[in-house]
Amino acid sequence: HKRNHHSVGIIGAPFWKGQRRDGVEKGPDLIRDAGLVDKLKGQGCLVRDYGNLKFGDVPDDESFGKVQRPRAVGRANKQLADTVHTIKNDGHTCVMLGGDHSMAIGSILGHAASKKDLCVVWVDAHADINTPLTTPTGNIHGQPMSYLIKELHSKIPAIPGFSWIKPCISAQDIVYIGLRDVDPEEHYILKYLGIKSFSMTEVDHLGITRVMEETCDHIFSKVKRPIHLSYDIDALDPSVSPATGTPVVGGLTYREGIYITEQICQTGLLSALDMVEVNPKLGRTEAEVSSTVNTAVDLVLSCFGRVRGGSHAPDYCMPQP
Ligand code: HAR
Ligand code: MN
Ligand code: MN
Ligand code: MN
Repeated sequence: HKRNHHSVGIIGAPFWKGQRRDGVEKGPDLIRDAGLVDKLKGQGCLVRDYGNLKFGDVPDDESFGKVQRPRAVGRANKQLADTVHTIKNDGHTCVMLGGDHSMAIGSILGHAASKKDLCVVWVDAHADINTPLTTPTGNIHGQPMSYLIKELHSKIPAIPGFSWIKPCISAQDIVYIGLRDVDPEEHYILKYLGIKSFSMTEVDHLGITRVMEETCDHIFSKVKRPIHLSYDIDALDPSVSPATGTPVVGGLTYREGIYITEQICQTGLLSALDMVEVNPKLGRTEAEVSSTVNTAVDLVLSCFGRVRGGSHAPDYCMPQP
């Protein structure tokens, strides 16, 4: 066994304005309070916590068509992108704790600023690929992918606060896992762009083992490249992680969810991780909140070398009688 070599940089993005449910801004501190940093260090990781971003007020943030709070979302994502870029240039695997999923815009753009050839594995009940013109809700957490994909650039209008955003990934660089609540317009986009996706139907049909084999075959079909894993906690079944803004029945089991992160770790190519949409205010009991938060922590730990079969330090010596 080689000593765990992961160097992890953590950034909290306590942002909620990409959706309407109060409480998701508590995510980063809750995940830390559950012991994330000490647990990562305990499994041998080097950890630097960059703290939480602070988001100023954005006055007069009128909606743009249906799109809600565009200037606040644009500005917060610029702050995040700059920080993720710094964390990558400092040599860490970046862990972004959300916050709502609109923050994937800044996380992926900041990551792409230092790793041009990254690919994205998006684990979510939702595709989050509505454009500002197809969105049924106006919530930007349902749209982040549309701003990032080169092939959609011509479908995106100029939005206040978004002028700095340039698409950085191609449709073929994306794999979805866990989909089960996809809008018709989103389904059209997925098919039209030929984006690789494993909905819950494919997870049932193939099993999570083959889903992960095919995910790696797809993203590494030409060359090995850095992975951006964007993990929405609502990908898991609400019986596991109920404290989230838009729970959808029929999700991944805890074991399937963890298997995904174990396999991504095994590639040795995880370069950035988002852990988003943990909302303690939406847990009906303390147990629902802690189950959601502890699952988020376990997913992060398993991205950085935690294995269910156990492990030991390479210099371990048995006690002598
Ligand atoms: N598709 C819907 C929309 O665009 C719902 C988005 C769902 N919310 C999320 N995203 N948690 O993963 O508004
Ligand atoms: Mn999402
Ligand atoms: Mn979701
Ligand atoms: Mn590794």
